[in-house]
Amino acid sequence: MNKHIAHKAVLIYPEFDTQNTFWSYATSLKMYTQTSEFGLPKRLLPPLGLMGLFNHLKPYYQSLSLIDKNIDPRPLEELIIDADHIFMGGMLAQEQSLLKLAKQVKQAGKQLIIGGTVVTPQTPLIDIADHLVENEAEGVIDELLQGLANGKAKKYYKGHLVPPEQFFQPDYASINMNNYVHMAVQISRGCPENCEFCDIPLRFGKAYRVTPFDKTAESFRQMKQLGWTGQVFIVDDNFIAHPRKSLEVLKNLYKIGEELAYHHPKYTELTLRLADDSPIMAELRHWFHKAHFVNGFYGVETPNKASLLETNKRQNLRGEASLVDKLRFISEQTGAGVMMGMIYGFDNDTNDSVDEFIAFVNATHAPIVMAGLLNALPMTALMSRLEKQGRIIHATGGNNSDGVINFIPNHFSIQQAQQNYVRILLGIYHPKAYFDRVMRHLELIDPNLQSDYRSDHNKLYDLVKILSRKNALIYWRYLATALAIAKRRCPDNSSGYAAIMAEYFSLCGQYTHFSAQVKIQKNQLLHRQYTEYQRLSWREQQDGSEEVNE
Ligand code: B12
Ligand code: SF4
Repeated sequence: MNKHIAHKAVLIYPEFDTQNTFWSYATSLKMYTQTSEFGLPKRLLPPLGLMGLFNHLKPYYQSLSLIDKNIDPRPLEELIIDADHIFMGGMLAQEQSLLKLAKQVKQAGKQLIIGGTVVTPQTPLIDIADHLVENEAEGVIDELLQGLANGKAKKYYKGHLVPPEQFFQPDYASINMNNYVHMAVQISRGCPENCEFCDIPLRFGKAYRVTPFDKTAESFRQMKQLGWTGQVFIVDDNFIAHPRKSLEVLKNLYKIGEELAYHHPKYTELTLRLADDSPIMAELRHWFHKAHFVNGFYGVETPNKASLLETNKRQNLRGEASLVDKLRFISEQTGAGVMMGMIYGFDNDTNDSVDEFIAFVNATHAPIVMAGLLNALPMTALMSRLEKQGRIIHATGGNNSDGVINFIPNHFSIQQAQQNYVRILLGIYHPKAYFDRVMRHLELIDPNLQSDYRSDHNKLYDLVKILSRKNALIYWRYLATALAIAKRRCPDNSSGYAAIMAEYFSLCGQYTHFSAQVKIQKNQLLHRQYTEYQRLSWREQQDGSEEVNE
């Protein structure tokens, strides 16, 4: 059946508004990988949401193309000249670029549809786009497409949670994989936890919805067939949200690897429950290793127990072991590295918590730590609480690593929060602090998990760039220690030896970005101006108002 509703659609992923984000890896990507097909640096990950939408739209159009403006500098007008419909999407951190591109699309007289996590009823994009889709698109997309065909499409579609059988199946041939450093697959959506600051359970539900196995297998098969052997980010909200089902997923991933005779190195996001002393978690750790997970991103948030309780992150308080020991235990058991998401600015945090925060991070073996100031996101319990208390000052800009806080903190002022944030960054990304963590990481990871793909990617070209550019002196200084670890753990010239050294060089390359981020934050702080209320904590403001009232 021919369902074509128009000749051509173009899908566009806008540039990020700033390279000043933790995950942009802007500086590193310039130096340690070759460039993308249009001469710009590669990007870390592809636009997975649009790759799924692309597949879904195939029966509706004769011709389709997907453009990632982060790697494609060609003028927009040229790219959309013969298109009828333009589909654009992204996250809040792309809103300014979306606004700019949306105006150009409308000037060119095209019909514009916008979706992705940027869409809320408050977005300024409403004034420009013809149609918008909020949240999950799968449940409303066909109605929208029918509407486009018969001229009755609504302005705004509110997506709803769909059964996992309906999740879009990404088409990896819709992009040029050589433009990216890693690939992405989504296996599950949803998280049953209740962290006060998080919007995930509200956006994607508390139930753990798992993509049917054959669809996940298809994604890995297609990637392999197209020649992808690099890392794959499993972009799930909480990979172990439902331990029994997650175990099934891990066993299936292992099966796929066996079928392909290649286990893609993988990483994902999950909670510290993985360290729990229970039979199911022990099984999960075992299969995490078998399924070739080389890294995990853990929501550790803070070493301050009162803050963990305040934000309802009880999963980090389970058992007797300390957070540092839990992280270490995970790497010992799985051979995988750990990355941490950390937050400062809870009501129970004080100026003194900064030292505790830095000391904690530097006692771990996690080189990569995304530290941010707490921000209240729309829809969250944190937002409702702070709104009721009258503490919200503005909406969040969508970049949680720019040192901006969108509410009045309890024990310190906005000004102090920003100064404390820079102190934290300086403390955890000081070369000695970072490289001490790197060395502990190199001692703990399983080099055999890394070796298959590392040998491919360990290009002399990258090494020369890393060891001869920014921060080169630092990298040379720690090289001897890294070599000694590799030598002690693996015989010379073995693939394990090469894997440990490749990991060292990769972490040097990544450090270039982190050190640049710290400098940017430090400079921004110097130029910020503060009004009177930004120099007072919430407590001080309350005391002041009581005095006034008296
Ligand atoms: C993978 C991921 C990344 C990756 C890759 C992103 C990329 N391709 O560029 C990396 C690690 C690079 C990343 C980085 C960041 N991320 Co991120 N990331 C995610 C994550 C975990 C999964 C996204 C994903 O692939 N989902 C799977 C696909 C299938 O879903 P989707 O893209 O949402 O698409 C669906 C719908 O939205 C819709 N859709 C999407 N586009 C369109 C377009 C149209 C026209 C239509 C109709 C529908 C539609 O269709 C899809 C199916 O329903 C989400 C959390 C989450 N669960 O959403 C956070 C998330 C998107 N990230 C977030 C943030 C804050 C960031 C950073 C700013 C963090 C930082 N400080 O560095 C950076 C900025 C990136 C940069 N400068 O490079 C926030 C965004 C908040 C917001 N409201 O916008 C999220 C929601 C996490 C959170 N709750 O805090 N991220
Ligand atoms: S922070 Fe992580 S564990 Fe907590 S609710 Fe969000 S996704 Fe779940």
